[in-house]
Amino acid sequence: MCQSGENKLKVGQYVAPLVETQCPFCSVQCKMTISTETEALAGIVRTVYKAEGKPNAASQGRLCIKGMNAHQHATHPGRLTQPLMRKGGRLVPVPWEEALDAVASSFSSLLSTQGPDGIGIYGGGSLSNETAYLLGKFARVAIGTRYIDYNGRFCMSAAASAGSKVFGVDRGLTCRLADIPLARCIVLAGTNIAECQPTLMPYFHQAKENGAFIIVIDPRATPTAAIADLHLQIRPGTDAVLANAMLKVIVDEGLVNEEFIRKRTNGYDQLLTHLNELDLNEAAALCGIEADMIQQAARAFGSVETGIVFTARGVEQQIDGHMAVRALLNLVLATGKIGREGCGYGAITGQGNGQGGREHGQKADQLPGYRSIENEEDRAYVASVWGVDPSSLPGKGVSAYEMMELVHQGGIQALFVMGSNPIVSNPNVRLVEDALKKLDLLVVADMFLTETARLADVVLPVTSYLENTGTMTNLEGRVLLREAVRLAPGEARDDWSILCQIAARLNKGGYFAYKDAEDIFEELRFASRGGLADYYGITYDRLRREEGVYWPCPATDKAGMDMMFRESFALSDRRAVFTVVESWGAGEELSEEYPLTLTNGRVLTHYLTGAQTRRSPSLAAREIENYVEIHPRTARRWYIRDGEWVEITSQRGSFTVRSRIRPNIREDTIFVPMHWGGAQNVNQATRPDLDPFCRMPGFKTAAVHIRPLRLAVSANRGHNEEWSQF
Ligand SMILES: Nc1nc2c(c(=O)[nH]1)N[C@H]1C(S)=C(S)[C@@H](COP(=O)(O)OP(=O)(O)OC[C@H]3O[C@@H](n4cnc5c(=O)[nH]c(N)nc54)[C@H](O)[C@@H]3O)O[C@H]1N2
Ligand SMILES: Nc1nc2c(c(=O)[nH]1)N[C@H]1C(S)=C(S)[C@@H](COP(=O)(O)OP(=O)(O)OC[C@H]3O[C@@H](n4cnc5c(=O)[nH]c(N)nc54)[C@H](O)[C@@H]3O)O[C@H]1N2
Ligand code: SF4
Ligand SMILES: [Mo]
Repeated sequence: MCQSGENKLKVGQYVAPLVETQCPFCSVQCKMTISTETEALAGIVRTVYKAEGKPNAASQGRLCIKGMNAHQHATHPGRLTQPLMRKGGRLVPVPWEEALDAVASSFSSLLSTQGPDGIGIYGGGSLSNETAYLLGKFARVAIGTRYIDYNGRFCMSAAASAGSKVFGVDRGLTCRLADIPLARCIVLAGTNIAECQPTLMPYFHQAKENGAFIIVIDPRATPTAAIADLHLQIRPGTDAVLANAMLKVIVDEGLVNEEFIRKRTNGYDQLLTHLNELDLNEAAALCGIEADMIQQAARAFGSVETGIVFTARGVEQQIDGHMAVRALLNLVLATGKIGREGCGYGAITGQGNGQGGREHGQKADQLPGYRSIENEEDRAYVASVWGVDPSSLPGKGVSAYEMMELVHQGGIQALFVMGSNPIVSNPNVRLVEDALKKLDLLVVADMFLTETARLADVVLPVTSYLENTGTMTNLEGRVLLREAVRLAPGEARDDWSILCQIAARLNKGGYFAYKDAEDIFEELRFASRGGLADYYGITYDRLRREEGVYWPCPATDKAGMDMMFRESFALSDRRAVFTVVESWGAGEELSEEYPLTLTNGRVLTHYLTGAQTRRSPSLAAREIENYVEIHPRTARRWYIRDGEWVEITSQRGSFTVRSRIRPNIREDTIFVPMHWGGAQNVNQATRPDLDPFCRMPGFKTAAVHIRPLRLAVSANRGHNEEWSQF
């Protein structure tokens, strides 16, 4: 905590300390200061907050609109300040002791009647490393359940699993942000950085000034596409086809790096055989773009010395997301663009701790430090750190959405949710809502009474980013310390302490005796030691001194690794592998009944399910309701006027949003943001089909039809609208 006395007192104003913190939202983790002034205006005393960027290695002192207003949700009067319990059908405030006793006694009785697998744990990528680590340990040691997974399944799983298979380890960026301006060609595939990591944009502007050629792959002309030299406006779900086609051009035109392929990779020959069968025109037709654009993109990337490929959820949230990323990684490997300055691959991590949250054990098959719960050595090592018998650790569970299916089928009777709002963010939310209503016990630990918390039996109030201490790992793999700067409102408690208090009531307190977050981090250092995501060399003191340390960092006296794979990859023979990717498109099949592809994503001013940003007046005011982006010709075809309410329906369900007619989207595609729940929730219609490799749902394509609500209403009344009006 930094307290500065430099502010001068002004007449009638009291200047409170200036605090230093870190934005709770996206993966850049911009550092900032917040100053508070109490001012009396017309007899009313109010606090004025001012957030300003603080220089740091990632955002270099920049802050986006969300960071500037993050304190608004943290200081919102709707913050939960007391535990709530359902009594007589209503959630009522209760003392902590009563809430925790109730949770523990329900868990205990389920443990004796159903066994540990009757209880599921659901975490999130906003949780600190300490909490994410402890949640994994809580599931395996305090409960003993195999069923734990987290919202990162919907976020990082395709890229993470692809990176592990191709390179042997998954770190969001294999290079530094500072490499971006050194790249001569940059591919931005399904990533809308201008809205989702806005403070990174200057790195790309700098690259462009240095002469970089920028290729954006997105079905929409986004603010990110505005900086593109070439925009490939592909049909959703066809990134793998496009990457294969680009590779074919690179190979056919001799733009590959033979030496790199020979010395550092495996599997190239098999790939060549596969590419021989690929027809460029056929691929272009599938992608819905011109073949010569694919050639231009391939030549631009293949012919320059340095380059970086970035992917995000547009490529990854597909039923072929894992393979689509691997197809793009083929381009990186074939041209030898990795492990040196200005080169690399970046899966743009999403949530604040999307990176650290996927490393330390809140995933169904994972133990800390990227260890595997299915590997005997890994189990034995982590069991030794935890002081338990390796055989007591459960096996692997199932992915987040599959956990909801299990709940629906009655296989899981209690669910403990910490740091997620699954009833808004899961695909096919109708099933999820039905499932949650069937539970014997739903416990939600959150700052707010979210859509999910409203269904809970017990709601536990937690501290916000301003009130708790912990580490977060940003998109570069840089571990950062964020310290508490404000007292918790009411009785809100830190996530980690809630886990310890429940564990103690389950007679497992001995395994959960920590005095603070640093104490947990000290254990995490050992638990991750020797693993792929090795944090052993990182300490709180070091984080304070150095303002952030990259992992892997195996020694306290050595720097972490900024650039990965300079000399070798992390697979057993130290080589990376090419992948034969068979994909002819991952979109849901269109039909007469469902003729349009619904894709979805984000807008600048809201964050995920909107639980936080919809409670920030300055952010909410910029987008107060959900909408659908639709091309003018498509709108005309379906009788839609600008700004009117429309109903969008898939095989799963319907939702209602306002139309926004814009020429920047493909005619066969509509786009809806994901930040609203209930009747405006796009996930009423998304598909629950999962990628076979990483269990990522195919969020980004659903076959739908659209109609103006006005027509639905008049049809119900039994008379026809005058269609000629359009
Ligand atoms: N403002 C804001 N910023 C955020 C977040 C937020 O909610 N709001 N969330 C954070 C999180 S958790 C995440 S995961 C990241 C997400 O960051 P992004 O992945 O960049 O965000 P999205 O908008 O989901 O998707 C990116 C783009 O993919 C495009 N797209 C859709 N379908 C396809 C396709 O088939 N192929 C290709 N190539 N593109 C396609 C969409 O049009 C969209 O512009 O953002 C983080 N930052
Ligand atoms: N259709 C569609 N659906 C999507 C996506 C998409 O692109 N399209 N994207 C997916 C992606 S990438 C993601 S990451 C998920 C996100 O899905 P969610 O995890 O459901 O989204 P959030 O709104 O971040 O929910 C986090 C909740 O945790 C609370 N919270 C914040 N910080 C803390 C904390 O420190 N402790 C505790 N206990 N609670 C905290 C917040 O108040 C909020 O209620 O959504 C996925 N769903
Ligand atoms: S939302 Fe992301 S880019 Fe914006 S201030 Fe927060 S961390 Fe930085
Ligand atoms: Mo995400």
